Amino acid sequence: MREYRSSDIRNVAVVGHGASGKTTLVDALAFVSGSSKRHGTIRDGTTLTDYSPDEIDRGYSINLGCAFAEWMDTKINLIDTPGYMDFVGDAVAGLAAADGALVVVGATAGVEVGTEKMFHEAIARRDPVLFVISMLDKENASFDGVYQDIKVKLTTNVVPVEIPIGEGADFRGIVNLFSKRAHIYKKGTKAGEYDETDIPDEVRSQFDRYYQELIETIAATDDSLLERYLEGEEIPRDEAIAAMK
Ligand SMILES: Nc1nc2c(ncn2[C@@H]2O[C@H](COP(=O)(O)OP(=O)(O)OP(=O)(O)O)[C@@H](O)[C@H]2O)c(=O)[nH]1
Ligand SMILES: [Mg+2]
Repeated sequence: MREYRSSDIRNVAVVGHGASGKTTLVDALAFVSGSSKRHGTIRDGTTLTDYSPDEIDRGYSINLGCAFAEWMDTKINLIDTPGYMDFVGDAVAGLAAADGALVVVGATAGVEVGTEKMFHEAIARRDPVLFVISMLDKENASFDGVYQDIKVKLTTNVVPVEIPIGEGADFRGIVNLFSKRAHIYKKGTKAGEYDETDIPDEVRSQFDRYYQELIETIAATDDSLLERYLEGEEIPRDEAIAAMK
């Protein structure tokens, strides 16, 4: 591993309700970034952050666990926190050690008690929050449903960055709203491999709706951006990302 300046390190606490997929996500991020050579699973007891015999035996997190992903010259330390309320003190301690929170929400369960608790803890600390919707491959998964749930129960100050292509058994990729490109996961390969394509027709109307929402929210952060947007000018990707921060 290379040496990093502190300005190239991010500490992110991965929080959320019990069994929402935090440990699985942390393992996948470390694997896909190349920081870990093995794609671990809860079932096999091989994840990076549920390593104690008790955690492997029970199949859920009990302590804080740390893994990392090296991505675009940045080292992202991922602090995996337990979701069960019995261990909420550890989860809050994980937030205290982090610069921001990644809140995992299951696409079938939506916002749960643990999601609300940890979201409000993060906001109270003035941490930036990124939501990740997990379980999109499960039956009855609904991205639109969870997005609305977040708006109603947590905050209206949220914008989508990526939307899924297909849901449930049909889930097979994502569209990035900034790049306007689709990533279609390759079948039969290890996690993370994909083909980059144009936006598929089946998600076009959903893309248009979410893109409009994203750009309007971004334009509203700055008078000159708003003026340009209202005059019909396309806001370039770099400016949109800067405004989103
Ligand atoms: N189908 C499907 N299963 C998933 C996904 N993510 C996680 N799981 C499964 O859901 C269960 C819970 O996943 P974990 O990663 O342990 O969830 P967690 O949020 O870390 O749970 P706690 O540590 O107890 O809070 C495990 O059986 C995982 O294999 C997903 O995206 N799709
Ligand atoms: Mg866990």
